[in-house]
Amino acid sequence: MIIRDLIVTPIAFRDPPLLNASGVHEPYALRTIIRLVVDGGVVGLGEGSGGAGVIRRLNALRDSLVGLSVFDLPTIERTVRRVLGDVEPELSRLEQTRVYSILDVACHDAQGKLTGRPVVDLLGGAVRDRVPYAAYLFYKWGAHPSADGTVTYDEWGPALDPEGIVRQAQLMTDRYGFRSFKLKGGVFPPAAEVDAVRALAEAFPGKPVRIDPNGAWTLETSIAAAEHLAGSLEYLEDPVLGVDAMAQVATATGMPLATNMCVVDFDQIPVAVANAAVQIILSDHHLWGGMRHTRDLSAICETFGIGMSMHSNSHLGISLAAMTHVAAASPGLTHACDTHYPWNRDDDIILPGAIDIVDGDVVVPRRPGLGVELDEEALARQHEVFLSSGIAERDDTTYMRRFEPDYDPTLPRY
Ligand code: GKR
Ligand code: MG
Repeated sequence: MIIRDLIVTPIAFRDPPLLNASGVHEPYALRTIIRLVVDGGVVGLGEGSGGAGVIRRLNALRDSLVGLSVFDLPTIERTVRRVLGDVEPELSRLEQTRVYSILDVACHDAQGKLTGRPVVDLLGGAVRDRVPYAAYLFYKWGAHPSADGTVTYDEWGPALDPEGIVRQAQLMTDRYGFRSFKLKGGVFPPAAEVDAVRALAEAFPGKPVRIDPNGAWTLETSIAAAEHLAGSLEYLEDPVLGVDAMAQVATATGMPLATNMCVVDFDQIPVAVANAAVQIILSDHHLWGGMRHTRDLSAICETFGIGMSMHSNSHLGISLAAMTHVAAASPGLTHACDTHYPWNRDDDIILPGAIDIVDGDVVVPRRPGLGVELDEEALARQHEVFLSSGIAERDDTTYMRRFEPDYDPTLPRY
């Protein structure tokens, strides 16, 4: 059970030109894959944010982790904070947590393999045997612009108006059976996005819809939009920036508000609760300190009568498996989880291939650990893609400025 090695592999995979409040996704998304080698040839897998910072930090931790037990998560977490605090004193606690979270997943995977139990059992047991996900809809271009001006549409095509969004939702539903929708907003003037939500609600009666402008709206715009959308929305996610403004929108409109922006750590929960600023917290084990702490978040949400859903970023199957285990072990999960998986699954690095989403659900794996096996060849292939991508950190704004040099990411925008 002792950690003997930590192997860190940066990868990149194809990503469509998805639009958001800070620009547009680059042609490749970055992730970091880790292999935690423990005694007896057991290897724990972890996946988390990509980028030069995370890679450097994980490599800096290697020597201090070797010799620790994969079952001793508190010591591993303390070690991460101590070592990163020494080598990068300016690094925020949240950034430290992001690094620890990847290790936490790999430890859980190793623990499961060592004990012959699926991770969900190590987290206290499954309260559900399948986890519902929402179709994550994006405004998008039909293709990444090419240097020579030729356009080859990706398989999804463009989505720049309500018709395009409904078409995309239909495609997602046909392929994966999703039973609810999330629209990434903050891209076009709010009236257009309100129309897209209404079009979804009309096209898919009875299927919940949510929209997430990532703080692109002013207080006044948010209140007006919430009033227009009363009855059409499951919840409104981060219409404004900050707990105070969220509390004002919630109080003025009675619309349930969700966040992955103003409550992202445990010490931010009390003020949000005191001000009734958020009705749903979007968990994310990559950001909340791994799987055990995300399970803790579920208990806190239940205590305060707050709903829980799950945030996502571009990711592959190790993350989807981890998300599914932790969601299955969280009694407080009240809403379908977000996932970017349909956008990126074709480049997955697990065997025998991408994880199935059927009727909008992922079945909780019952094999030991996370229940996914690494495809070493695919990992090597996506590592090569990373090396040739020339991308060091995600930067949607700079990429957008190649096509719109005056693009201004300042929020709120509308
Ligand atoms: O992938 O463009 C995106 C999303 O905007 C992502 O970066 C957000 O973190 O999905 C996320 C959210 O819910 O805010
Ligand atoms: Mg969000």
